[in-house]
Amino acid sequence: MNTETDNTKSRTTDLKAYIFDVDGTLSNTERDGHRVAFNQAFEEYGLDWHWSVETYGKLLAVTGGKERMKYYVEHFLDKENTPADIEAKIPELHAAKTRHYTELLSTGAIPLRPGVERLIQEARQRGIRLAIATTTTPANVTALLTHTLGADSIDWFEVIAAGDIVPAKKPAPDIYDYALQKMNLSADECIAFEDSENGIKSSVGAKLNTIITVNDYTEDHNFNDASIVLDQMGEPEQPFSVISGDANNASYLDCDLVLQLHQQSTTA
Ligand code: XBP
Ligand code: MG
Repeated sequence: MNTETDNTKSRTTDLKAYIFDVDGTLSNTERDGHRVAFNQAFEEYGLDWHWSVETYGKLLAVTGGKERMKYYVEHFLDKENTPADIEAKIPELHAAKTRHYTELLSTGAIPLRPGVERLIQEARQRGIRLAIATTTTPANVTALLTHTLGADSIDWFEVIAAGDIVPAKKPAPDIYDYALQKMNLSADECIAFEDSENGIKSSVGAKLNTIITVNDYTEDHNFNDASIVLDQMGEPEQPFSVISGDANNASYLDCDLVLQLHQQSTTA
């Protein structure tokens, strides 16, 4: 056995876990999922608010649904048209939004992005540990996993770090720090998967190498700190496009490429 193979083998053990963002990374949930559910909740509560695809793109600068609604009230509405007690109603409004969102997911309307299931299954076969670090509400993660990968998939993830479990949401690093602490792993033993600037600020803030798959809302974001920026994880029959970085001639993201990217970023 040559030294090169030995090195690769010993390094394989260096990357112990994958930590996934959810919204925009596992699935394109924002435009046709969260946005739709927010609008359904507004209608249910008799509010004449409607978040268009474009408006929602601006609102995505703020992570977290409750925080996003508060920001909308403060920055998008005229004071005279704002119901006096509305900020106090936000938790209730958000609970209704979560109900609409999870109902929507239960119809199977929102699939996983290309390559996500394949990569997760390959990682499981290789004994790579899995976790989630997201801003969204825990019930939303459960609903997405259940209706895409099946109910058992919840247990594939050792830690599901979600929503209000930490006081400061992304771009703060807290949610990734929380996941690392729960797994008892250091940042250099893990890699993060993200889709947005707030997401990579959070993961890099926790000192994690980060692979980016962009979507329509995030393709113009700053990903200078990414290990690679791709349009999607891709499949053997559906190759990714590399937006920036070096994919070593690969055409889809598998565990070998993830490891190579981790090693390239760690030694860079
Ligand atoms: C996702 C979010 C979330 C969802 C809404 O960010 O910002 O707020 O849009 O979920 P990320 P909730 O992908 O970086 O985790 O309404 O449940 O907060
Ligand atoms: Mg995201």
